[in-house]
Amino acid sequence: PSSTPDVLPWQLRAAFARRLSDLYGREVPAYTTLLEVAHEVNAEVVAAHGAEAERLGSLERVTAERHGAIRLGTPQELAEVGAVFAAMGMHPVGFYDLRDAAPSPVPVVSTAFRPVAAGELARNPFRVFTSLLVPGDRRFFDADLQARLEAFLATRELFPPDLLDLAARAERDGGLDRAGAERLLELATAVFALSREPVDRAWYQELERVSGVAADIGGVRSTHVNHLTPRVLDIDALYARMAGRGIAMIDDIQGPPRWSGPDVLLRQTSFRALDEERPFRLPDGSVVPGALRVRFGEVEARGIALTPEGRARYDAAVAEVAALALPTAQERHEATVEAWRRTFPPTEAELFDQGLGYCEHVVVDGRVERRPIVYEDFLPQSAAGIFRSNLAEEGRSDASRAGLARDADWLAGVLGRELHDPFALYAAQQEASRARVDAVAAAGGD
Ligand code: OOG
Ligand code: NI
Repeated sequence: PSSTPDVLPWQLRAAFARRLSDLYGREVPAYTTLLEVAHEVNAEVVAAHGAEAERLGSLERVTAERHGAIRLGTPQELAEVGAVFAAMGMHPVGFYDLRDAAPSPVPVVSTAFRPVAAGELARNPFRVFTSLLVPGDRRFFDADLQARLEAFLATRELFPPDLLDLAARAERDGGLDRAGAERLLELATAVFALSREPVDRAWYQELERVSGVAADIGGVRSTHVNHLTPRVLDIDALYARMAGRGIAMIDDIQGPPRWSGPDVLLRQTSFRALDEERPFRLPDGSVVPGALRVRFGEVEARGIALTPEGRARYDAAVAEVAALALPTAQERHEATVEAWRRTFPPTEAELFDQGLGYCEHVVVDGRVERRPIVYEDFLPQSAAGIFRSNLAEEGRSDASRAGLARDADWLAGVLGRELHDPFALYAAQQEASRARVDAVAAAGGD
């Protein structure tokens, strides 16, 4: 088009994140408490530590920052959500296979939709962890259940045609007019609201015996936002304060420990949502009131993005501590700190010197400074832990049976879009900053 659209992709993204947040706050009151505490903690950290506290993200960005999680049933649904997110400038990044996550596997593969350019992340970093059920995986589903599950999923429609038309228009034109934007936001938000349609109880329970996640996805004719996660600058302070507000968190903070060295990757913790009323349909056709507990609250703190070498060390340290199978959160914490001291250098400068973490090079007062690049993605072990903490039943799977080959290329093919490699994005950002600094030096100026 010859003129700039009224509402740009980043504005659609920011507005969508706000609307989902409002929706989730109405549906899950504990989320509102979590937001209040997160805002308190962030304001206090910045008041106490000033600019230093904002090195991994300005207070403005962090206050608005959320990630959501959604779960889908079919490749077509995934392709459609990819089109809706593309309209908002959110692109698929990374491939996560949670089907062999120990100790409790989940029958899904996942990606995250998020902005990829640094400038877009700065405008609004909203990201959505998106999981896709794999009914053909024999470790979870036999042929008969697979067939019935796929038949059930094939008849539902999550994304109305109007929404898909608007999304395609927005992607093509780089935005929408005001009326189109309003309609797209309304339709897209409605997709993720909790449905009040009766749930077929026998079907839901049959799936739940295999996997609570399978029931959550394939047991109902709709989808919903599963959680919405604010970002905090001090997750330990938040954790301590939530108990005082009457909300019981899970035992552990997932990911790296609190320690004296640099903060890397991602730390997350969560609480289980309360029962939510849902009507159930019984085999005789009658509808009775009931409840499901499928949604929860989560909070996260983000640190420095690690290089492949840094990440390999992280994975080894996590595996080492997991192998100890320690019974209490306190023992796990102490073992993790101990592993960290052996695994990572004590300072940010050494992390960069040793090529373990990504940084941007910037010229300040004629000198080159290195600034951390923040981790914008997820961690499969933590994700599996988050799924697990949210399940009433462990489910059953049989690791001796055949899995189904599903990888990043398969997912990209389903989406019909490039699936970005997170490491490549961070490396490119680091290289671009270095090239800018070199150009300044070559010009002999500051
Ligand atoms: C997704 C769990 C993963 C995270 O933050 O690691 C996740 C889900 O429960 O659907 O959101
Ligand atoms: Ni999450």
